[in-house]
Amino acid sequence: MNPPIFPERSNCLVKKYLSLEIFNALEHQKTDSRFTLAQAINSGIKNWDSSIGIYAGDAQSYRTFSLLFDPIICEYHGFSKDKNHKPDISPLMLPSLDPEKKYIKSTRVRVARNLEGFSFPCHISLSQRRKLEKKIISALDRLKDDLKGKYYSFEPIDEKELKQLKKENLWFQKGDRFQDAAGINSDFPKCRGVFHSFDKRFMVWVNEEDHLRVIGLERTSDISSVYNRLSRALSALNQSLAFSRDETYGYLTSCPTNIGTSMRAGVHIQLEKLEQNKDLLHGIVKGYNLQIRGTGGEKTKVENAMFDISNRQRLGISESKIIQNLHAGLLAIIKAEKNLGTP
Ligand code: CIR
Repeated sequence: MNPPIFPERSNCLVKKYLSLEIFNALEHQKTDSRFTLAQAINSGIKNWDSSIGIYAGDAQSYRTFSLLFDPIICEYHGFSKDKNHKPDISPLMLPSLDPEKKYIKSTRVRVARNLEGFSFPCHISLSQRRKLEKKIISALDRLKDDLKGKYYSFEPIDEKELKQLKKENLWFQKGDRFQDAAGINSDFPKCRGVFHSFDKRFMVWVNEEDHLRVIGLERTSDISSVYNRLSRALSALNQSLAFSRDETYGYLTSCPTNIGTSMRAGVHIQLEKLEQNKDLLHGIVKGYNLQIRGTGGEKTKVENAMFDISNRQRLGISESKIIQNLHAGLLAIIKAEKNLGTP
């Protein structure tokens, strides 16, 4: 492999931090599962417009290629190894933000988990993916009470069931070009599927960008209810599944943007007045360390003043603190929207 050449206009973090010296030091390194630098940065090389451009093929990648991962993580998360990342996923009781549903249409909290002893999705064989899926299904089968539900495998899938899952937004699609170049789509849709509880307030994606994406969702603004359910589900799943975790970097994920809590907690919120006052909205969002994404999620546009607002920080902050920050930020946003005239 030759040192990669990125176009001048590329702002990819791999381009910024992969010096010739680091390239030479890492070029021939391999993790125990034989994941290489070339595989890790293939997504960034094929997509020079990547913001990050690197994926981990297994937990060990973060150590084997630390000369490259560490500065990228430091810039993206503002977190260096001398800082502390302490988890705290204890339950919270926060007042509902918008019981009349004037602004907040839905709340979603997700975390990513990968299992110890398996390569991550961009570097896993079909037989290992199959073994992993079985292990996850059997853990999901043991969930009790309101977490009980059904697993829908993507292959084979009943067309009627698939239509319904799509309609209710309870499924996931094949990864985008960034994930594709990383290898995450290999053998799709084999060994992929979604589980949802019978009340549809809890969902698990299996073998998407991470082994599990564990998701709580409600068509309400009750952030603590969504978060507390997710926290219960994670404790229950952790009784039969060992999650890949690092003392410094927290939960380890395919994309380094997700490590730490691996949590994205957010709402869909309609802000007709603030849409006309974007500077004010951006100011509040920045003050609470939140992030605005498009109506359809990452790399999409805001439609009909429906914003997706979620936490920006995932590493060096606890899960419960993320939820408290989001709650405080959304209170401030709703207050500003009301002050501008929405009754
Ligand atoms: C990229 O580097 O742009 C893609 N691999 C996606 C990174 C994940 N998300 C993000 O930056 N918010």
